[in-house]
Amino acid sequence: MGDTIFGKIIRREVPADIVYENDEVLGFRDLNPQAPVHVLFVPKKALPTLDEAGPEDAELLGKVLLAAADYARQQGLAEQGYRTVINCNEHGGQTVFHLHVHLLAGRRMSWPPG
Ligand code: IU
Repeated sequence: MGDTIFGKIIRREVPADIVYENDEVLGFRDLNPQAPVHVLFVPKKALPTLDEAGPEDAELLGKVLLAAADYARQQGLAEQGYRTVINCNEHGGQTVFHLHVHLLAGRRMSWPPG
């Protein structure tokens, strides 16, 4: 599996504004934020895309989502609400091939997304 910039962030080889961490998940601020709050949650065990996830990844995927929800609750974002996004492959807009959940908050989101 190829390494990505997110692998380097997890290993602290590249700096990032880390705001959340537990044994299996890291959360850091997106460098190009699309909302007042834009945090990326990544599993420390890299998985390139959601398309490549299998039943063996079910627990880890749940933990990444729960980390985003936990952070949102801690930060008082849950009551007003937020959006979580997983982009997959080219048409999904994925640019970094280490699966990640975007947490976007702090403004009203529109639908459909662009
Ligand atoms: P995407 O779903 O793969 O498109 O999301 C990748 C995100 O990673 C995107 O929002 C970038 O702004 C963000 N990002 C980052 O925060 N730091 C980096 O060094 C790189 C990308 I490369």
